[in-house]
Amino acid sequence: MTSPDTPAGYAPLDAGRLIALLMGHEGTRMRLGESPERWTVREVGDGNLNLVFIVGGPSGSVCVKQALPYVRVAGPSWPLSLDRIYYEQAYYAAVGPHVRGLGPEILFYDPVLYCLVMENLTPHIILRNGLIGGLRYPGLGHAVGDFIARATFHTSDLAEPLERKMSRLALFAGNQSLLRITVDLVFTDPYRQSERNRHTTPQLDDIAAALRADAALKAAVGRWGEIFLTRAQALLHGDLHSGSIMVTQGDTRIIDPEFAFYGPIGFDLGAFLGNLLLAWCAQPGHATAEDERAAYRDWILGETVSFWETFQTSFLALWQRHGTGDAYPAALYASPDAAAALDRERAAYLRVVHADMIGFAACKMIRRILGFAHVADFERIVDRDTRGRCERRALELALEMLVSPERFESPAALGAQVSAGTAGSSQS
Ligand code: SR1
Ligand code: MG
Repeated sequence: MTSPDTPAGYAPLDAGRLIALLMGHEGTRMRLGESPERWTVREVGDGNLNLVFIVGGPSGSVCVKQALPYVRVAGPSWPLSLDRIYYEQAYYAAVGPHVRGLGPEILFYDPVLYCLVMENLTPHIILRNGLIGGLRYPGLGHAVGDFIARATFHTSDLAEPLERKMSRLALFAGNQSLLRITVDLVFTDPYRQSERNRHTTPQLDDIAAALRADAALKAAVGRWGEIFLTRAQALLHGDLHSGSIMVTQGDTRIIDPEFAFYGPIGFDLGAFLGNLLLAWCAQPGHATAEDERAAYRDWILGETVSFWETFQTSFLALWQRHGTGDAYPAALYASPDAAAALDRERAAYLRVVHADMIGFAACKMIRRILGFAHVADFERIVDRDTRGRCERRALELALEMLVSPERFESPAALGAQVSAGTAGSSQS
């Protein structure tokens, strides 16, 4: 559906429009094979916002993502700017040179139809589905940690001259309709009555009400919301949950950066960490007689540790080798004393990033249980009592991470406490 405000030339894609679009580009024609009458089109989008098509041909396939002028899962009553797809391609363009094939190959962007044509990642699946299925992905934490380190370091003031960074910051400051979604759905609505919210009821009624009456919690969430809006450290993906990652046993790719903006690095880290913790909490709901998922839970916690350790090592190495930006200008740190002082600054910087990661992970966990957009990790648990127990555990853990972040000075400490039941467990 379009409205009088929809830009001229825009229309939601159907098979005919899509084939005409792809025919006009030699690269996609070659990739699919020169017989458009043999091309097949499938709409496969299962996200909250967009249309996603897979187009197959005799020689190969492509993926096409198109913005709708509204939130797909809500319908036209919730209008949304088409520009999000512009920011998505701009993010890929900015970080692509630094992330060594960790994103999809982009074929072209169409500014009239607001769509992006890219490599069809196959046989990859969405990580969230793999985590629900109890599948292990060797090197997952390492790949995502390395991606975030590269994407954020190279777009930060540690690497870039201020002119380039400020221009990019100004560009992404336009992505306001998606920032509005995050501010409302992550930092505001879960903590108040809102008709957009839902939760597993009656199982979580008590904890939802307690949380919405908890003044200390609201203060903590307010602090993270303020940091989200003001700490413009680096260009972020902005929505790096386990639905924005596609995997095989040997390959990890980051997709869907339409929420890109300049913000705190801990926000991207926290999105991934929080979603791994949600997956951990959901495992009892996916256990079977053959696999009670205890060892699988340990694997998930192990990935949280390698994730942070890789991020930290990678980010520090980049800073040591390519600290060419206007923050901590290299010219000031040539003497041994100054170099030692800079090392202390780097450690302090990473402590702040880590604390941000813990706080944002907690915010991301709570919004997926009490807010508008839930996750399949819990939604696919059919028995509502089991689902409620899994969600409660996640809420209790997140609450502790928000109000007592000092207990979690590393993912290793977090993991040890989570598996021992001394964090986020009403039995503790
Ligand atoms: C209205 S959009 C809801 C959520 O879907 C996206 O994946 C983002 O996480 C957003 O908050
Ligand atoms: Mg998305």
